[in-house]
Amino acid sequence: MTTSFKKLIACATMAVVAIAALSSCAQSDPPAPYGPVPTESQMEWQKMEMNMFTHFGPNTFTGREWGLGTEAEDIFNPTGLDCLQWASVAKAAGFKGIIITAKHHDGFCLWPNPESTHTVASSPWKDGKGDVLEELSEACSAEGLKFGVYISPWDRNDPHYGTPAYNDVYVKTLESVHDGRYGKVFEQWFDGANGEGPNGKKQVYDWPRFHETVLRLQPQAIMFSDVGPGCRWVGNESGIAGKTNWSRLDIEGFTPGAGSPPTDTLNQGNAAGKEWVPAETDVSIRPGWFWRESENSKVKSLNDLLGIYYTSVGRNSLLLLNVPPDTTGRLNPVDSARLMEFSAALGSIFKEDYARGAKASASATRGRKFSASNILDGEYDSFWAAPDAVCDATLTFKLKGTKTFNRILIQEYVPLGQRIRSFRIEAVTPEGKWLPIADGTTIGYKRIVLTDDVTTDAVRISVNGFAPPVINAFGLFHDTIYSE
Ligand code: FUL
Repeated sequence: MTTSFKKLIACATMAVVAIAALSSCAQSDPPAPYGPVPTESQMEWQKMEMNMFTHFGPNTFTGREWGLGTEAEDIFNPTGLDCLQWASVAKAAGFKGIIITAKHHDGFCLWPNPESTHTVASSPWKDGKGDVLEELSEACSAEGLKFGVYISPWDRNDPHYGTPAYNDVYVKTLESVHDGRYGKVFEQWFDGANGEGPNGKKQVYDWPRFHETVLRLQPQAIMFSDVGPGCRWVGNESGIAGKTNWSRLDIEGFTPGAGSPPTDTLNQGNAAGKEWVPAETDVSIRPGWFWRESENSKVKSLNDLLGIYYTSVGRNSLLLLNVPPDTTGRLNPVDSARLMEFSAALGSIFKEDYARGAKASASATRGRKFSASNILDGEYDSFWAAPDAVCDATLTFKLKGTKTFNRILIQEYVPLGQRIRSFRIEAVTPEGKWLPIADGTTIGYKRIVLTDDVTTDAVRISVNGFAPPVINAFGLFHDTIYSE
């Protein structure tokens, strides 16, 4: 018998035992958390939903994806770097933070890293006195965005790479970004790439030490890698999280890069995983991660971006969309115009919620404090919860009149863990018959279910949980822009 099946039986047995008590006595405490739960920083991070990634450096000028590390520093010379433009475009597009490639695999540092000579300080840009991280972190705070960094452990320039001494260099490199000179860093992106250095050797990375360094200096920073610990790679670079997507993951025995779990595990998480390591979906708006002129005509279409939104944010993942600046040091007009179309489209799709004003009821409720109407009150921390031991429940939403929609949004209250393992959605016909319109597995922080147009005046969702389900948001929307 599988573990989850055993749990299902346990849940049902407990239900029988608990029923008498529950019918007479409402519960005023929330249900106990199920499994690992997010930290406060992970919750804050998850609620950001969409962040901008930005790849910038010597590759922007050479057209390479992976620089060799031998590029002369004077190749880096943006003619009109404008981080405020990046930040204001990002803000207008709906992103909540920006993560920059402070150092990519070529080892070039966008700040004057004292550990290296391969940095902006050796470039002609601003006579070697410039600091991209300073300009970007200031621009982010001016726009109310959070600031994050990608600092590649793989370094094709550093002469120590491939020897234990490189781990010291890398730790000092991390320190020179995280010591507070650029303010708070919300995310540290650890790429698992582990190629050869200038001496032809691979590095044995000291991951525990790297993590400890970031944690010590920026305790709130979410550390990204194939195996977290803060959030995980989604297993592909095409913008697609699993339809089943657990924020739980087993990380013991795995390391970022070659030692990571299989990509389908990264894509879906582990149903019974021991750690909370939610998925982050990184994808580029262009074919490559760095800007190149020849790809100005290959920027993803609005339809592509909407599809990516549904397969990332709509599948319990954060979206990290890469928008690389060009050689001037500004976001290219093609990309920024596309981002404006994207945010306008999202604004129009999610403008009108057809569940607003609906009457919500539940087949079982924990107590008045956790009534089904909480789901529709727009408050994140107010939720409906089932009584202890009730793992199957149905929520019915009687709409304010007959409505047409094709997007169904559901949010599980994940501060209490990810509890729901499957759901079924039905709509009522004018004759009062309930017809199935969609079903699925996980919900998590946010799930957006795509259906054909449905016209009805009532919708119901049946959920099955590992533990009593807890839902805090539900919405119905009509998308006339995206086509699958
Ligand atoms: C990968 C890198 O090798 C790519 O160049 C890019 O930075 C991507 C986001 O991560 O591992």
